[in-house]
Amino acid sequence: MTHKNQTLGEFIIENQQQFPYATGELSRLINSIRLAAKMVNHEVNKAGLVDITGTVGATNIQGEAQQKLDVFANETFINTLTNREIVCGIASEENEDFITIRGQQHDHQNNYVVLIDPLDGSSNIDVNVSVGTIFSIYRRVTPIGTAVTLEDFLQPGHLQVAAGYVIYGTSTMLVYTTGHGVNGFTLNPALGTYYLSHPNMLFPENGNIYSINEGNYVHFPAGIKAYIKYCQEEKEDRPYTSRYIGSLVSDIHRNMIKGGIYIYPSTSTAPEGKLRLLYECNPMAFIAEQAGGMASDGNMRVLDIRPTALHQRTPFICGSKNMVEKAISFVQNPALSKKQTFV
Ligand code: AHM
Ligand code: MG
Repeated sequence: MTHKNQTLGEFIIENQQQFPYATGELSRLINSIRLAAKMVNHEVNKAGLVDITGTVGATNIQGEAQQKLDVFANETFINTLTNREIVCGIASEENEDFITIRGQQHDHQNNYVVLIDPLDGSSNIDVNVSVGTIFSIYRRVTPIGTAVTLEDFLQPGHLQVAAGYVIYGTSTMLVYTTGHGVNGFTLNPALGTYYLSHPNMLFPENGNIYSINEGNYVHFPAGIKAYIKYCQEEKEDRPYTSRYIGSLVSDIHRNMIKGGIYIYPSTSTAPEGKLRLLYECNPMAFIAEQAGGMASDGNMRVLDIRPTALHQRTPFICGSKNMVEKAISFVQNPALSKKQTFV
């Protein structure tokens, strides 16, 4: 049960017993993410004021220029999580290999691994557009007392015990799930406290927003091209509205509230798409499903994909259930697209 003015701290304590391994560890883990997010928020909000934007000259393992705030966010989340006796390993978009955390008091006694994209959409920072943090949490599969291995990180998304995102937008919000629905908390910057502002978030079953980088149209598979034309057709409740921020967290957040679909498909130049399975798509897919939405790679449920590499990519179709099902039907049935009259 939620009540007015409930803080994130109170909510975590109140709902702790819902969690099957109710030792309080997961609560402490979410707490540390909440703290790191506040620190990153503080820095992101200063981005236009101080000389903190711009690249540091390094490129991350994806070959992209790293922004200073990417580095700051990465270090903040890693340090905050490392300093508590909860996490045995962290994988980040910004680090080629996973980080092993031995723990201060006992060797490798911690239960959880965290996968994180510390600052997603960071190319938007210099133009004052919303960015986000995405996180995914699993219980380790290797025995306590031993160092984590890659196996602990390469778990299918349906085994996530919690996932969430922070959106540094017009206000800062932390949205997360532990498998019992999705709840959103808004930061009151004056008090530094998150309040439950969006209890039990649900994707509308239908929507009228489609979000895709249409500049890549010529590179899209036939089914995706056909679905785009379907969205633009003047029929029933269409044409839909096109909205694309280019910041995954913001695009999904808006679509979850208003009803819509987000697509980053495979392209002729990037057959696996752009987005990373483990710390972008899986957490968003877990949230989407918990909110009554759906996430697919076009052929299968994202949460059932068996990961084989830390930084692997996947095509991603995520959003309102009926819209995702429709998009999948176009992807899987090229004949359907031939029946259409679109060019
Ligand atoms: P990033 O991890 O380098 O920030 O890239 C991920 C971002 C997503 O937030 C966004 O949805 C997508 O890349 C946009 O890509 P594009 O510019 O190709 O449309
Ligand atoms: Mg990213």
